[in-house]
Amino acid sequence: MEQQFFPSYGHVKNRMQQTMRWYGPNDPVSLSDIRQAGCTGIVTALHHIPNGEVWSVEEIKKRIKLIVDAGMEWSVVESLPVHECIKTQTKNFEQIIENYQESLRNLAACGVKIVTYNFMPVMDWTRTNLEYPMADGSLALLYEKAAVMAFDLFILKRKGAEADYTPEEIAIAKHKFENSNEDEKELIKRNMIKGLPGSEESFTMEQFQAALDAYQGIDTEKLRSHLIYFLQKVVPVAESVGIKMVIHPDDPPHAILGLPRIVSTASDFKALADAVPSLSNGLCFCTGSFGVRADNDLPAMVKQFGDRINFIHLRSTRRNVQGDFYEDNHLEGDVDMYAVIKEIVHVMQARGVNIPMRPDHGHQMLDDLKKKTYPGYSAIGRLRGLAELRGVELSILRSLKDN
Ligand code: CS2
Ligand code: MN
Repeated sequence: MEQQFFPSYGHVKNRMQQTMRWYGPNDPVSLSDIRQAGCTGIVTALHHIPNGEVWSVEEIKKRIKLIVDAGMEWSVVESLPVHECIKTQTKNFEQIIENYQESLRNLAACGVKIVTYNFMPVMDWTRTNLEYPMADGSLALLYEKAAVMAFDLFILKRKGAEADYTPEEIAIAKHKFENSNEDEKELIKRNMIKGLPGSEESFTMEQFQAALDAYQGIDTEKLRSHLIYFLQKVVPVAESVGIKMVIHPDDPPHAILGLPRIVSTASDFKALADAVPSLSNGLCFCTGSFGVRADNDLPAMVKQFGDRINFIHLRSTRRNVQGDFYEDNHLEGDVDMYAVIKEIVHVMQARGVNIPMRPDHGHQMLDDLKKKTYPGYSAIGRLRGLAELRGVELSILRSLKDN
């Protein structure tokens, strides 16, 4: 008997391709787990290849075989990392850009056509507590501003850090530091410098300070010009081989530890699209990252950048007035998920495409509480998120068909 997963919706043809991130053969969540969650696509990267080196056709094909053998396809690369020397334009960055172009050609030759990257200086996504208990007993990821400030001012003791904070903020940080025991301080430190899943960087305190120092003299405008330079070099290559590059927004979407951030708002991304207009210069629309800022109107951003959104991360955060946020259930928190998905559905019908989407993170819950998994990337929490999200999408599709 032929198996059909989705009902047919007549003229409403396009829907999000369901995917999950997979960290490769060492990921405790297996390809079979992901397939049973309802996914047809995998989001992965060749994490074993050092940042800056070429991804060879041979290595790409090996990864594809594992995925195809499990009954799915490699839909999206996340991430083809951008080396720090490209962001700072130091050392042999021109060579590293050429390597990047080569990796793009190799991926395209193997049929992998969507490539995610980010341009966050030094650290990829940042959280201060990876086991923040929810009322229902599951664990979430938390970003506590006081902990970041306490780390900056009293653990790292970054030169000039005081100038980035108000006297009230310094008092809050001091209170946080003085009321944390040694274990808590160690944990904050580890969470800040060790890197979360997907980050290509992990540091000792000395290395971390050196990485920050590399950004002395690089302000927002300078960093933006480095990103545009990079795009001018790689987007024409991507376009010529049919690849869509998609930039992941900053997480959190504001400056941190004195480092500039340049992909936090609609106007940030518009500046990139204006500078390099090719549609291969695209966006990974991450509602969890953009959604932390109350001034980001997410459905409006989907509408504005609809022709450039080629990968979607769905996740919701809940913020407070202190500047903290935690990752909420996918349909709760500050993100109006219904409105966002509705806009995405319209974009997909207008363009005639099925954009890959992954539930971005999930709570550690049920059986996963006993397991060691990558923070944010346990199986059951993501499965819950995905199931809820596809339910929302299917209801929207059905209502379009009925109208
Ligand atoms: C994170 C990042 O929020 C997220 O999606 O998991 O690792 C993200 O994937 C990278 O910043 C994209 O380059
Ligand atoms: Mn994301």
